[in-house]
Amino acid sequence: MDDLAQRLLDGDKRALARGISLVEDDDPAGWALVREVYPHTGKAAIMGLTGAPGAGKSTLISALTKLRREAGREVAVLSIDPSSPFTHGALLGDRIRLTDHFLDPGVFIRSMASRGSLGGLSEATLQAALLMDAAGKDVVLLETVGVGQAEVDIIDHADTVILALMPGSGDSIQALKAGVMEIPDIIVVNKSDHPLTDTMVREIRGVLSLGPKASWRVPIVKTEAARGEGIDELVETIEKHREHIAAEGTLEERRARNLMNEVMELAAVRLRRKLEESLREDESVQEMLQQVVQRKLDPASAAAKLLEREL
Ligand SMILES: Nc1nc2c(ncn2[C@@H]2O[C@H](COP(=O)(O)OP(=O)(O)OP(=O)(O)O)[C@@H](O)[C@H]2O)c(=O)[nH]1
Ligand SMILES: [Mg+2]
Repeated sequence: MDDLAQRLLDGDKRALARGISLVEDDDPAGWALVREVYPHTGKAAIMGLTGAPGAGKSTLISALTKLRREAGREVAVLSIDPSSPFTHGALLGDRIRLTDHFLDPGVFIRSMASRGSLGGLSEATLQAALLMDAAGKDVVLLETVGVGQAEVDIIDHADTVILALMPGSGDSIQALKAGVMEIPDIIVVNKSDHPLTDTMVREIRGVLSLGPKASWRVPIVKTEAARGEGIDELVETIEKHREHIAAEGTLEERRARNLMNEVMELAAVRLRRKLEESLREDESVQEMLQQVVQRKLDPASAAAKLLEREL
């Protein structure tokens, strides 16, 4: 086995960091690495946290990390900022409030920003999460800023999706109401020291009651992450959700669906690249395009011909 893969499987932090950089840079060595370690994945509990800027996602993650560490678990945190042009940990200081954990060898922290990696940020996120899983992390926490479907897509690889809200932020409730985002598994109302907390909880209940009835009733957990309040209850709720999806078979189903989407997404991106390449480089394709422009061949027939050549 490749040395990097072996070191990563042994839990070497530097190997893990190197592996994620390769994946982020869309380096073929990154894909080869994931290929080698993939059979060793599937053990970590993957959690995704999303929410508006400043809602307290990082503070929540820090508090969750503390509890998980006390229980002897190894933790990895991946903070993803879809809107940031920075990369390779440039935002680590500002965005991740995990200073308490920087020196803990049982905690691996990394940030990732939007890059032109193969298949986009969502794919890079999954590859990075797989590497963390392979490196023996028991818990992988994904943080992403925003309350749109794009952010949810990024953390859709998680087994449990948590939406963090803060009192007084109507936008997030609007996003839920308008169906801008899928209903998360757990909703956290953070900053419960704020006087509007209970109003917020009532509003969320109202929105949730409009949604479809499912076997899992989305719990609303009040926390004051900055002081560690409500984190025990959050951990319990996360565990309940995990037990629920395991019992119902939805954990396997969800993972299968996400992996299927991943395969389709990667295949689609690669096919598109190939098609664009032949459009640029193949004269017969350009001639065919000319025929379309001259109204001798219709677009759908041209597309069918193009696909026939590639598949
Ligand atoms: N009053 C109060 N402040 C909090 C609480 N939790 C977090 N904060 C503060 O809220 C601010 C934002 O917290 P973060 O954890 O960085 O929020 P975030 O959602 O990760 O922010 P971004 O990553 O920038 O989107 C910080 O100043 C925290 O100290 C809380 O329970 N109560
Ligand atoms: Mg943050």
